Amino acid sequence: MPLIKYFRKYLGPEKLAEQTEQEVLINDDPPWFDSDSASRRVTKELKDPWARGKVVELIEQGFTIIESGIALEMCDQAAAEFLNWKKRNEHALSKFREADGRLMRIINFHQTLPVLKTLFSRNRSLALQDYLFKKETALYTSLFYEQGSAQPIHRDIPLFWTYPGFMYFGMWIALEDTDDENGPLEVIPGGHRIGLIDRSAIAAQRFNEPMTIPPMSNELWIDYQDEVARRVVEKRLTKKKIYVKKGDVILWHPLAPHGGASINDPSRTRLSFVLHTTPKGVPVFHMDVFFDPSRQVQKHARWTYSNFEGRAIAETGPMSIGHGIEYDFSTLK
Ligand SMILES: O=C(O)CCC(=O)C(=O)O
Repeated sequence: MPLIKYFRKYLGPEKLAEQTEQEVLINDDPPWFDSDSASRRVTKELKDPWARGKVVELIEQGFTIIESGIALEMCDQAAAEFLNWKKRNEHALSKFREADGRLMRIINFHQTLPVLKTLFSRNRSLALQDYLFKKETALYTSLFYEQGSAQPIHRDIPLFWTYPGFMYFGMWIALEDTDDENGPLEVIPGGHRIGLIDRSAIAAQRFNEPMTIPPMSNELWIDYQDEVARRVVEKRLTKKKIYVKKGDVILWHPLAPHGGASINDPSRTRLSFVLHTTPKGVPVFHMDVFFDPSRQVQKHARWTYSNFEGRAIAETGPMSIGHGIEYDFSTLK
């Protein structure tokens, strides 16, 4: 998969916080929720049976579905505002269409349409994430999809590598129902537990000097995802399409392999919004750090946060479309 097509080289311009701290060695320890005793701990700690069930499911199978995680009116309002925005900007958006006419995915669209921030701040899954992170959940970045992504199965972690490690969730919101025709999300249940992958060994095949690994590398992305795919086959795990209803939320583990199923009816939309979350203040690194476990990193996020309905939103840059395409998005209406 051509990575650069999907990921902008750098997010930004970020609003930067002041940096005065010392650097620390990147931390590779698995998160508490990956320990053998995690499900037992959750069963003891969480009194609410609904929350307990969802958290244990995420720990055990690598994802969970939060039915009606967001109110239907909010989904309808988000969809309506997207369509109005698209109409207002029809001419300018013509260069951001895929060959089949659909709009490319939109990065950080929540910075343009505030209604999208409410899909975060009023989301039922936040309580689960606060519990798993053991810290306040913040919105880091987002992707808005007009249609199914038809993306191959992959893990996001090379692009969302945190300090401490594994402090990231993918939070996928259905703004309309998904079925076999409009390219639902796909996951590999159990694919988060295929064993540790030696990232420095993967990098060493491409780069003699770890310090020369760039923040984004198509080759390393493909090598890593190929190794994930090989292990999935070895463990006899299989892909599962997730059919959800408008308002449902799919929350995935930082190591969960997922992608978009193929679209059988290209005339169908599949409006959806993916949020990438981290605990507030946690820094996120890219492939230069992920593939070089000997890196020294700063312990705190470089960006500032804004407050929206009592929830933290990282100022990781304004919206853009079609990673890498030069355009002044501030001219959109
Ligand atoms: O929504 C989809 O089809 C896939 C989303 C995805 O893989 C991602 O955002 O990482």
